[in-house]
Amino acid sequence: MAENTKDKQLEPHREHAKGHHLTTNQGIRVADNQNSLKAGERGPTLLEDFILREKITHFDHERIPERVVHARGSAAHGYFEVTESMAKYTRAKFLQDPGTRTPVFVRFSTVAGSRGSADTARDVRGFATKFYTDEGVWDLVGNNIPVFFIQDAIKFPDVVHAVKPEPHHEMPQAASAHDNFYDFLWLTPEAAHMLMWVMSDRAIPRSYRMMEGFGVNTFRLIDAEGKAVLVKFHWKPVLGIHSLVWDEAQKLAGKDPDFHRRDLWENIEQGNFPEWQFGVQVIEEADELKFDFDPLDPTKVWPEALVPVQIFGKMVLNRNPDNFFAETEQVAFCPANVVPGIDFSNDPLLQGRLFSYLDTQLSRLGSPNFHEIPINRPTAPLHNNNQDGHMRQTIKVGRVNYQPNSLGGGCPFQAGARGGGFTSYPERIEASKVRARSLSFGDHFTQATLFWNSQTEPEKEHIVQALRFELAKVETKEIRERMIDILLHIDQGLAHRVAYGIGVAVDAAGGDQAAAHARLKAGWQRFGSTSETGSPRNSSTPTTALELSILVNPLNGKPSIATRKIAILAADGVDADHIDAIKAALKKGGATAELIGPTLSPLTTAAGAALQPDKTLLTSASVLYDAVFVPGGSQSVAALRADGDAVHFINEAFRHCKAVAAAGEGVDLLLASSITDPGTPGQQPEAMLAALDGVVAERAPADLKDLAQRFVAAIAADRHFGRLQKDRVPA
Ligand code: HDE
Repeated sequence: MAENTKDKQLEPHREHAKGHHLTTNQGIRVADNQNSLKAGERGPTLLEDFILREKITHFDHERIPERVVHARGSAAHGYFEVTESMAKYTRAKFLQDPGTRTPVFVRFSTVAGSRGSADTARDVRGFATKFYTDEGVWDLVGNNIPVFFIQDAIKFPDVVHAVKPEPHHEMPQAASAHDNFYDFLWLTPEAAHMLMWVMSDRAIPRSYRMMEGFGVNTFRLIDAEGKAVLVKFHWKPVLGIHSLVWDEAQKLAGKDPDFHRRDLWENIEQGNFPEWQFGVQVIEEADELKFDFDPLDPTKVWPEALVPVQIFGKMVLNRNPDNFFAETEQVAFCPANVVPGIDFSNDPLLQGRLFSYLDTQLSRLGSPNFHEIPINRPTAPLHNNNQDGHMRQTIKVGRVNYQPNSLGGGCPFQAGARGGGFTSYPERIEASKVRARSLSFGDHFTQATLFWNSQTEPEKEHIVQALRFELAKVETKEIRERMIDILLHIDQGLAHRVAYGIGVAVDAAGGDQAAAHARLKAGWQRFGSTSETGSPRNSSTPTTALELSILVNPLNGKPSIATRKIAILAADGVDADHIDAIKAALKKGGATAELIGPTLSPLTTAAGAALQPDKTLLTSASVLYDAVFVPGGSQSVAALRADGDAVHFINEAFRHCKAVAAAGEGVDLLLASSITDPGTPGQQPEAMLAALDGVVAERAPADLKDLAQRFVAAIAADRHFGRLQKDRVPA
């Protein structure tokens, strides 16, 4: 099987210690790993102790520099399978025949935080895929957001410096909510569109398994006749797109900083293999200038109504790495790694990336031979005259290390185009050498407005709250004001909703777009921004696009509870029938349930049986689950009602808009929480419960299966953002 090629290649490098003695790096067996060599039991340690010296020396050098961006990541192995031939667009061999499988290694990451930062920070997620094709390695190094902050690679060090912790005090960690970042942003209006995406729920995914992936930059595909098209690459998650809410994301950073890493690992271990469809958007070269956005501009999407995504394959991740450092940390992706049939466009951001990755990896991995590290090795044959350097692994046999040669029979031969050699697309270029930006890159706001207009009201509210959160942390008032000027260019309503929250008076600041523009323009000129918006707002861009929203995204068309994690709260005296009925329904839908007890000691059910909890109220929290169920049993519920953590669990799950269910006396825990409003005159709390969106509660359930089904439907509907009461619940 093709997908095992890489796995087989890795096997000789694996070390299985089972059944073996402990040795030094030289293979000498270690007799005693507890004591160093001393002159007498109470005497000094001897320099002669080569075992101690080797062990400590190796330890001293365990760390390598972390990635300058995307330092924190998690990865998995899997395969890519062609479902429809791509021959009409590309000659890349691995994309020709349906059914062809290619091994892949995928690394997901956050961008700004350091290696030890929390997974759930508000940030872009990296989505980098290494395809080990028979023609060599192709790296599709993408993100979960389809656009970028900047249009030209020369601004990359600036945007990264601005978002990373400030240099004088190294704060804040993994957060964009600080002055430097927004100072850069107001002076860089081309970032307006990307700002909308990172303030949206895309920047706080529920799981790596539930994110889209985008190549972001425009590439070329070249067919067998040498014809080129411009393309954008897409990964579409089979589980749909789902997100956290911001309060939850912040709490998770403390409760489980490994939330996404653990989710990926556990699901692969459980056989819930994440899957994505692979698609491309195609623009014919002849149509390159026909759109009102420039296809080379990485701050623009190609609206799917204008350029549909065509699906050609799928990717499944089905194996966790054996060793985090050897694989996830040492893997090196590079957008310049392409195979024949895939080529670059002149997107000025991509052009800079082509240089950066190999360069940074030379210092991160410490040697030009990092392609020999097992995870980076191509599965295709590798022969060339590159030689020597730190940590060279290959033992090249023979005297010839140059080309052309006759002494080696001319080997290794040049392939030429006919022999499957890579030939660059012979694009014709006639141009003056200039340091400039195309005027066709000048409309920075139309698509930011398109994004805003495409959101549902709850999504808009999340963007407003995210901007209020971020900008309220900006201490310099002028920066907050200028950011409102930027928002006025996107949508007046948005600007007003944010302004109040951050203490900026829109009207006093001018209010209308013309005044805002004049203020910004003066600043851009004064502070050396080159991002003047030159061209007028575009008119043929659609006013909304479904694919930009999460909630009405066609990918979320099939509600499901597959791979969701549900908490069941219980104590001694719990009604086990309730648990069994709910667990059966969840299992049928592909979800898992965890029983949370007061301690890890077995519970005694109402019927006297023993039941083992999976977690305790001390080690878990509602933020770690997608929904919560409270079974009946008077003694169990009385114990939970007396426990603030159990009550808080309900409040928090409700506030985060998750499905909440209770059966029998379990209803009393919901009533003891703050999710109903006891102050409303004339209303029975129990009747109020029944009216709450996404809450299923029955004191005397006639049919447990029916109750379970309604709970399943509430989980499948994902978050219940319509809950008006949620904001007054203390959690
Ligand atoms: Fe990267 N980027 N990037 N980037 N990038 C790196 O390479 C860079 C950009 C992306 O899991 C670095 O080995 C420049 C866009 C991912 O190992 C570095 C520019 C997109 C990863 C680098 C960009 C990405 C990186 C740091 C602007 C989405 C992590 C460590 C011209 C399409 C890959 C490394 C992994 C990593 C440079 C912009 C995606 C410094 C100069 C746009 C997913 O070389």
